[in-house]
Amino acid sequence: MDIKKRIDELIKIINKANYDYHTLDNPTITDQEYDSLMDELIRLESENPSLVREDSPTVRIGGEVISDFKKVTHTIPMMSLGDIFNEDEILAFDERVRKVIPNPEYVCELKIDGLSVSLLYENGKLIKGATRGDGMVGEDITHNVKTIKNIPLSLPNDITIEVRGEIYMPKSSFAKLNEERIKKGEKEFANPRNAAAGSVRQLDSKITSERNLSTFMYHIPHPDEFDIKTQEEALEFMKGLTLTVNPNIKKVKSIKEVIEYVNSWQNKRKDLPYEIDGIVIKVNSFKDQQKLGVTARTPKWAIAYKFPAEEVLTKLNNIELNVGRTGKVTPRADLAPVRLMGSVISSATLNNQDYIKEKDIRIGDIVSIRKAGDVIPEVVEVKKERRNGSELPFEMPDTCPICKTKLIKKEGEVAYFCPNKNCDARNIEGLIHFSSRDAMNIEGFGEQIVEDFYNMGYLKNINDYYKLKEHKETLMELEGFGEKSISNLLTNIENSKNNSLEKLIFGLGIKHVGKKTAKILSEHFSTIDNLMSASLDELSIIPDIGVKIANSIVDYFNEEKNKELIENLKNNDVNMTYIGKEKNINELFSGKTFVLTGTLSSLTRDEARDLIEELGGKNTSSVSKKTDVVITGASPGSKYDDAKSLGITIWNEEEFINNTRRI
Ligand code: 0OX
Repeated sequence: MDIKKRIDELIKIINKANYDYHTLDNPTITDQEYDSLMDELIRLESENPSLVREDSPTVRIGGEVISDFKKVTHTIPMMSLGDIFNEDEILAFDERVRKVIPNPEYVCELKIDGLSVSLLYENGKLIKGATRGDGMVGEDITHNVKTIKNIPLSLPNDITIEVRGEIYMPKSSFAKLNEERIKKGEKEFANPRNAAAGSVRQLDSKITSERNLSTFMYHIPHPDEFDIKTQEEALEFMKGLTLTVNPNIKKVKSIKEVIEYVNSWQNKRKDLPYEIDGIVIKVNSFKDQQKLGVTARTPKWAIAYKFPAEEVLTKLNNIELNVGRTGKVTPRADLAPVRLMGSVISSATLNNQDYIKEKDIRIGDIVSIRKAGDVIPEVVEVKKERRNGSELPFEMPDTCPICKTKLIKKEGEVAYFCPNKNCDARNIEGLIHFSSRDAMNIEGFGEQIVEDFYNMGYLKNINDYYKLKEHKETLMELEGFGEKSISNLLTNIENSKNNSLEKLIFGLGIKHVGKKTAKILSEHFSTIDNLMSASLDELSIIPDIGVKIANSIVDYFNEEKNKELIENLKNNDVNMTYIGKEKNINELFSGKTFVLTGTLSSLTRDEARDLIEELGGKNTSSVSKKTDVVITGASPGSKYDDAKSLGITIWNEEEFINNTRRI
């Protein structure tokens, strides 16, 4: 059979299956059938690169890597919506509308909690995706929107049209993503919106592809070009173009019905598979919209009713004390797990003892908790009417719950501190900090594993990370570990030795030295020795380094224990120099695994390997799931096919060279 014909046929079948599944929510083929069709398409495309279509569903696998986000000026500004919070304000909105339009029809839409996107189709093909940005100028995220499965890469006809809508992350994907991040010791996303925003701002579209984003489209900025007269028609028109429109949208003829709609979703919203944070109310007729006009940034014909932050009731089982890296003791509510805004909550902050006293929070209380926007969950109020007398008031202990040292409270501060620099809790937090992403970025060392290794005695101080390999055999025998997982951990530790100085300085956890200060110090001093021998005066005159920071640094390096730590780290070959911008900011290489195949024209294999390593990457010879990028020269071998079929990012020589120059 003609290969081109088969490719066209496969694309047609796959696109239909995609549409049925992701847009109509009505799967028509099994996952296995889908995978096998995709496999065939991937194979045919890799064997016949000239036949790869721009709108092939294989682009959804991702792999296109950009070096920066280009700016996109919107055809007309992407407006935002004014917010209102109660029924009176809904009625006031209606009144304002009625002054201009006596008998308005409204369209009620769920307010999807994601980020807005503009999609441009030219002659039926998706050519651009852009974020809202400041409303006038957004960022080009075309490579990433192409991976979102319910965004059609081509439309059923040759239309040229811009459509706008919301990119969001379903609750289930959000929960899964955060679970994975916790396992990897990475910071959780606070809510699905942040997760979605983080996911579209990826240079590497492979990451976006794995994040399982979705969209609802709700706006056509130039409807006159298509003879569309109402919002209702615009939504239907977009559905006809195979775009996904939210199924719960309702046209109503009175504000009373709007309020009914709002109230009904207040209760039902928790059952939706995605987060909504309110209801958008729009005047239906475009002519009426025009009569109403716009203010500086928001239309007068639409408004967003925002739901109050979701609250749930649960039992406060206990109040635990968390001792942080700096010794700060923070009370934390240990809660019976409840689902709230897409994630399961089992603890909430109680801030400090005064807060607990003020709200009269007792152990055993039924409390309502809230998670508003980005903040960590908090206890809003105590349901005192549900007390049965068994609840216990909380008393702050005099001593550290971990090391029993007497706690101190500084003048004018509400927080208590454990002053013992050798407190287990502080040590463990310090170790977790050392391996965290912004510090030495040793993947795999999350809270639990650090605590376990600490308690077993393998990881007592920072330098012990670099001695863990001496215990490889024993560690492999531990329950829940094996050769592979321990080897991975050890490899990650080894790789961290090559980090640039600022990561080490930040990782040491010197008081008042955050990520930014660590960078400034590294740029200024280049080596740890220079930093260690710097005087208070030398430090204080550096822009952005105040006396407080300078003092703290001098104090830190005056301590014998810390000098010894640096010496030991040096002996274990941990890099102590600032590698420089080119080398460590290049995220395209740092920590990634590369495979070279084919002949490069501008440099030899060895030169290419050196370059990769210089930029923080690792070379391996065969392609596996762990490979991040395959670099192809002329006449690539089977590694190219392997990469394609595994959906691994592929760079040609030009892309490789361009990417090495990225700073
Ligand atoms: C949403 C949403 C956002 C278009 C014209 C004014 C604002 N988050 O679900 N925005 C709009 O409308 C835009 N509609 C929505 N449904």
